Amino acid sequence: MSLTGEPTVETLCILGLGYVGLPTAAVLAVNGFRVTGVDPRGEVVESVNAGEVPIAEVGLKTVLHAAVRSGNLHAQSDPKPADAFIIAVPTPLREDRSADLSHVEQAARSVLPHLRPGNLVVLESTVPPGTTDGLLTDILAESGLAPKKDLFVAHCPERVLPGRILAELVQNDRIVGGIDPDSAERAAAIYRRIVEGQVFLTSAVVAELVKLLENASRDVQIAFANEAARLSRRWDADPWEVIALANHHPRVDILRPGPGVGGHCIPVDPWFLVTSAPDLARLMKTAREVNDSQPVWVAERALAEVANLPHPKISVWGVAYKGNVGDARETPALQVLDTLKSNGCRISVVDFHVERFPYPLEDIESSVTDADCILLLADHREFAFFEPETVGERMRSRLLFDTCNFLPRARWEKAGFRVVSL
Ligand code: SAJ
Repeated sequence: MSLTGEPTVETLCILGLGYVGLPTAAVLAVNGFRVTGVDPRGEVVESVNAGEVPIAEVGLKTVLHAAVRSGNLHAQSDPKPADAFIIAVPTPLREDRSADLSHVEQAARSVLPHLRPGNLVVLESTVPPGTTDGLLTDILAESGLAPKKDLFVAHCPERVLPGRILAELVQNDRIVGGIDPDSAERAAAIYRRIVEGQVFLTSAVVAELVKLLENASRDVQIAFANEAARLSRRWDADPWEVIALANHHPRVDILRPGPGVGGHCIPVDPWFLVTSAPDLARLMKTAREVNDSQPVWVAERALAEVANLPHPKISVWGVAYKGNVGDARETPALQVLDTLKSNGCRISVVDFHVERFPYPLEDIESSVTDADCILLLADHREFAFFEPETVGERMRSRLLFDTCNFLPRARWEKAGFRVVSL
């Protein structure tokens, strides 16, 4: 479809007000677009319209407040007519580890009654290759309007890092893949108004592959770091020293080993490639298996450290999927805790960022009281402020297992702690 004579996009409907959709809606609104945020969850709609953030993310409160106050952002449970629709809904894994696209399907169907010739539909959710110019265009065609002829359709994958979403939303480059060049150009015009980084135009399938390969690449690299840690331990070497020294090579940059890979993206997205092309995505599958087995490896190491103690108590510091975020979805901590518990340990969890978790959350004083070990699983900045001497006085034995290599070892050792790292 041609762009000639098309009015520019002024009104937008964003479907899905989660970690990506809400910050995107707020940033678009403060940049002058008239935005309707759509989410089926009544409590999310209510809190957005009240200018309150339903998710913890640095800077979001300020931008959301400004967006709502400007009158440019309003949330509701159903879409309404607009120049463009942006779909930013979750795409979790199904039981067989293929992509569950039911939210994308529902969102696309919900806009059908509102579509008009010349509308643009942008998919931001991460999807398997071929979804935008396939499942999405097929559903949109049910409106009676034909993609490429009557509708512009594009994929513009989100690339923001939880904990830095607002900054990255503006600073990162964006990849805009259209089902045809005019669709890409039409969508790019929106992102150019909010993004300081470059906006690259391509096809929808290239944009889908770019997003999946970005996250798969990170997963493989983290698996390499985790495997490096296990190999180092086989010869009783400190993996952090090995990795730090290897990284002095000008072309080596090994990532950080840790308690496992969590979050709703990196442990999920590589499976979209693995299940779409199992004959080809072999390294990615192995990386997933390495990272998925890391929490149990960490738990077994912790169990070995407390093996001689009767009914040991472990004070677990940080259960978010990574440091300084309040998100515990797909957190490796859960599997670590389940393994410790099923092996007879008493568990006490501290996390200043996470609000809800399957294990009770305690304050630091009660958590360390009579504990035999502090097991640090997420490097939240607050943990660095605790005095090892004061903490140690309450404990039954002074052992720190720091899976993130975060707390200053010498200082904790000076306070009488035996410090163990991955
Ligand atoms: N992790 C390690 N070692 C490392 C780095 C990370 O064990 O050296 C672990 C973290 O602790 C965490 C997991 O990996 O459990 C993932 O954390 P992350 O910070 O690497 O990534 P996410 O999941 O928070 O966000 C990723 C980002 N993707 C890339 O960096 C390629 C982000 O840009 C994406 O937008 C996001 O996924 C997404 O939504 O897809």
